[in-house]
Amino acid sequence: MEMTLYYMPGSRAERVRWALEELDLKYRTEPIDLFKGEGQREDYLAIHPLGQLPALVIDGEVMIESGAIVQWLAESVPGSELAPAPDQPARRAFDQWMYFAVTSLEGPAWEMLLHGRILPEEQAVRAIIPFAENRYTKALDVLENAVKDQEYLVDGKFSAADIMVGYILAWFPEFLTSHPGLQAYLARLKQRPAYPHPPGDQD
Ligand SMILES: N[C@@H](CCC(=O)N[C@@H](CS)C(=O)NCC(=O)O)C(=O)O
Repeated sequence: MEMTLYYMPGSRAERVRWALEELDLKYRTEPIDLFKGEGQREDYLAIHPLGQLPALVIDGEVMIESGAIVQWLAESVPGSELAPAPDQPARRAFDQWMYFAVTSLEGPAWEMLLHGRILPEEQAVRAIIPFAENRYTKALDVLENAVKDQEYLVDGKFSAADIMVGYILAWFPEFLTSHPGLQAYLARLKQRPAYPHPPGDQD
């Protein structure tokens, strides 16, 4: 299987890189610098119609959406232990955290990033930030409880759900000081050899 990951360090393509590395798969990376507007290049728009990252090309066929790609890798790669089989009881927790990551957790975190750091002053809606922070903190409370008595989210075993959640937790480490269980959980994730340390990450 030939795979090419369209990639920029720190972007959601890190989730895919993390899964590829966990699974010890061979792949090529093709850099796309979103800060230089390369996402909107005509040749890249032919691959990802929104000009976003990630895109993974598998034997010539494009797949987009980081969560879907990570889940597909976790389920389809022979010998993968990144997802419980659909008939396993642990599958319910797996599905729950996979969706939680991209909705309840990533939703408010993205609003915090967008309106707090990314959008220019004239486009940012600062009033959204405290509301998003409140919802993000409540999502952290839920996760704190989930890792209280186990190392990883699904049955205590590392899975693709930890990739999906862990990537977002690293966006705002300062929010974890009030969540010591999650702080330890993220530190555990960062110890994994396949963890994609973003630029400037000191851990
Ligand atoms: N739901 C998508 C979101 C993709 C996304 O927004 N990626 C960001 C980089 S982390 C991006 O490409 N932003 C540039 C843009 O939206 O034009 C996914 O998880 O793959």
